[in-house]
Amino acid sequence: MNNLLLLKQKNLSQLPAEIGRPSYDRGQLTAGIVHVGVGGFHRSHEAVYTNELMQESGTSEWAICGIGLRESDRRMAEVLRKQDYLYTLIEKHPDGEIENRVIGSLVDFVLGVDDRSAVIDRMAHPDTRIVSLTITEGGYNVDATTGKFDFSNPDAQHDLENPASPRLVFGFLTAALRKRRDNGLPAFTVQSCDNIQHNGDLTRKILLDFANRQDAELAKWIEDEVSFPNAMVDRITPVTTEADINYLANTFGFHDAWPVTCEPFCQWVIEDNFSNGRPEWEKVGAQFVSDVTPYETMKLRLLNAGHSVLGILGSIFGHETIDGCVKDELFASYLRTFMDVEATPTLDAVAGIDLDQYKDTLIERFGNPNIKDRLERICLESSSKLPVFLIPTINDNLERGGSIKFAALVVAAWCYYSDKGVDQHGKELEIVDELKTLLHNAAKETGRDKLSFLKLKQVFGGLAQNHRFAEVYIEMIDALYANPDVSVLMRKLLSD
Ligand code: CS2
Repeated sequence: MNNLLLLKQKNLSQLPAEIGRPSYDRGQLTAGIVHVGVGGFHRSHEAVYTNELMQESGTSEWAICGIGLRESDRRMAEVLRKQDYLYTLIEKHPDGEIENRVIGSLVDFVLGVDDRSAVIDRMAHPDTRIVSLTITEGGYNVDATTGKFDFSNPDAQHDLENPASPRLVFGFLTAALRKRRDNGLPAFTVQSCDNIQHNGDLTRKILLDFANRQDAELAKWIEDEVSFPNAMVDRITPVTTEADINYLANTFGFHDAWPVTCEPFCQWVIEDNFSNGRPEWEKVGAQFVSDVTPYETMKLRLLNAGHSVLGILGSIFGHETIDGCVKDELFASYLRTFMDVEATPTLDAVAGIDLDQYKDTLIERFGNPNIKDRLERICLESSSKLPVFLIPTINDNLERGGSIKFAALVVAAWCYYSDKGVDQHGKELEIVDELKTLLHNAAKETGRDKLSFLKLKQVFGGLAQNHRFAEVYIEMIDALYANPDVSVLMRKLLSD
């Protein structure tokens, strides 16, 4: 590694010609966007759209300052600082072609655990016009039973009592908006980029719950002044591996400690509702619409739910990656049938989108052999994903008398997975979930009460009380606990 060129601003001109790089003057940029949660997805999506826009139009006011609020963000902060906030996007096509380019839209990074007031100051800076978020489904601190801000979280109590040194993103947003109001500055837009239905509406509701409890007058100002556009975001971005780092070093002779790998497909559909201006992302492929609902429902219920179907069934079967599942004919046909028979009938028509084509494209995207999206990533935090991706489809089908069995098997398989923590061959499955213990404790009671897992209200709502669902679910539980080879059941459901 010693003789490798380090990825840095001053070395950009020495990179091999086939590596794309910013042609705009990074020294002239101001950070109009402050982004909380700089992980792979932000760096393959919003930061890339913004990079392309600066490249195309020469705009200089929308660079991004990254924010990390957790100790686990320290490594990203250090890597990016060393690399002048540059990183490489490795776009892998299904035919093996790879396009590499250095992204320059990030220009700074503030680590909240080191300096909380620096985060507030940055958000309250006159240059900041948008604060965007990828804090994952769990980061919204929603109490699943009430749908409101969860004040029982000790960090929330801390934030209420210590407005100047918060821990949760909502505490920071409130403090920064207070400062802007007091300084006579316009509010910023809060733009969620997470995979949540009506992500803007949810952010608004949760922020207002919190702000109201802390300072009702400020909450009123936020209500009047801040906009929260809903958006649908999409780009499959697997976890970066050593192999990605080595590929850049071995093929192009430079060292990037944290590149991002992704598929070529990229989509962003946004409601055009910004309180303090916005980048012209439409110039580089984003779509501005007045109502994002049909796009987000389509994506969550087909793509994300499709991932969860493969992720959970595939894990206990012993598959390792999404493309590995799709290559298995049984899994591919189960996925397509789930999408056609259970998910699609719950969707409204989407202007300009042919759903059959959308599903064909999805299966092609999932099958991209170079992406190697691991099932561990898909199954991460399932307890906050399934209530958004899969359970609404089940509820809609229960209401409309539609099919529920393909989804029910996924729920039963998730119970088995949470109970045993191994695949059908006994290989350990690592479970990473905020509710890991709760899930495990409920699942391991299945022998005593077959519905014990399903009774977890904060995940499944009232599903256990629905007789039709409970009956189908118990059938699946019985079959799976008798023979954990899930392919037998999958075959049976497909042929019934
Ligand atoms: C995945 C998503 O987390 C998941 O379970 O379904 O991360 C998915 O890859 C992205 O939403 C694609 O846009």
